Amino acid sequence: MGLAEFTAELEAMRSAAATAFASAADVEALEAARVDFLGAKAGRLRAAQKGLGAVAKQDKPLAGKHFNEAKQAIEASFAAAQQRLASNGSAKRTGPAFDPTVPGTPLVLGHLHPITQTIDELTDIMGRLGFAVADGPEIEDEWHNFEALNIPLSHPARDPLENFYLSTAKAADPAGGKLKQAATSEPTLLLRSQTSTVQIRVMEKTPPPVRIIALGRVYRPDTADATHYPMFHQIEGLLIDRHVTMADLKTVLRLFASSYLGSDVRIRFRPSFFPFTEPSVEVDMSWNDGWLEFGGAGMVDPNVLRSVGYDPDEVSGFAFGLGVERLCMRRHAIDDIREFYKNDVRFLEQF
Ligand code: FA5
Repeated sequence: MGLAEFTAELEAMRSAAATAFASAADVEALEAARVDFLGAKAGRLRAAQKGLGAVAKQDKPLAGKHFNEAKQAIEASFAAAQQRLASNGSAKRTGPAFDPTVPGTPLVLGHLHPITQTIDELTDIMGRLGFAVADGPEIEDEWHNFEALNIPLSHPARDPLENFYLSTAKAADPAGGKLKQAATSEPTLLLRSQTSTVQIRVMEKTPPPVRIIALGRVYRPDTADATHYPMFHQIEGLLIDRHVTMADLKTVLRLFASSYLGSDVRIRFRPSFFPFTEPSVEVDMSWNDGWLEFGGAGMVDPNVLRSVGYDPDEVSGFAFGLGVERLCMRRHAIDDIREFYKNDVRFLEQF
């Protein structure tokens, strides 16, 4: 074969390959063209290489040079076509766009609300002191929220302005502003204002001894400020047995406070009044340079024991009700209760 003929064949192949690669619409078409021109066994370039043997000896160096140039040009137009398909997204199988060294997008994991975490921790602490968890409804009747707790109808704590009644028309007497019993047999319902309701529900069902805690939401029409919110959580404790004394109450509350707040916390008891305990105390914890009340407590009033069918000559007991938010605030140095309920993730994700 003459040099001119060989070179012309290479030239034709080069432009045919360039056209085939450039017009391949997808990876499959490009692969077929690759096999046609660059296939190791039966590709056209391979065939041309074999034709090199038929070129006259003196023309061989030049023919070889032309062959190499054509090969490089064909390979370059194949690479360009590959690049084109990868960048327009059709190179699914070759996948050159995937870079395994690029760091992944981190998963953002949620977590429990700080108040839920606090509730879990308080439950653990009281569990270690032998208290089981009891539960009660957030929508309550007046018997459990007031009457059985020795809070008579005339007591100011039952004022419609102090509670979220669900049927205020029945609770208030529009004429004299005084409270009166519902005329119908339907019980008047309200959002419970304290978890002390659960004390009654448990004692109604369980003979003594009793050793429970109850945790949950309570509702009061209080104006929100740094330490008050209209919905908050309480942890209630109740222990009924023979010979329970005020010393037991103080010991349990001190143990509880130091377990949750640390041994450096100071707590103090102030004489107070609750209709359902006698004597009663309010409990403060050291707070910055002063004190903050975090709960009420006392020895269960004999009237309460009688209202659930217990004999006050046989058993005695103590009860307490503590504000969960305030405990959590002290533990984490949060100075405003409203932070818990703004749903600002920048605050919440710190816990
Ligand atoms: C009671 O609710 C009584 N049931 C406690 C009790 C139980 C006494 C058993 C005796 C025996 P008091 O209204 O003081 O008590 O509320 C108890 C605690 O709830 C307060 O010390 C405070 O920590 C928290 N608390 C009260 N009102 C709010 C409020 N609006 N926002 C946040 N926390 C509150």
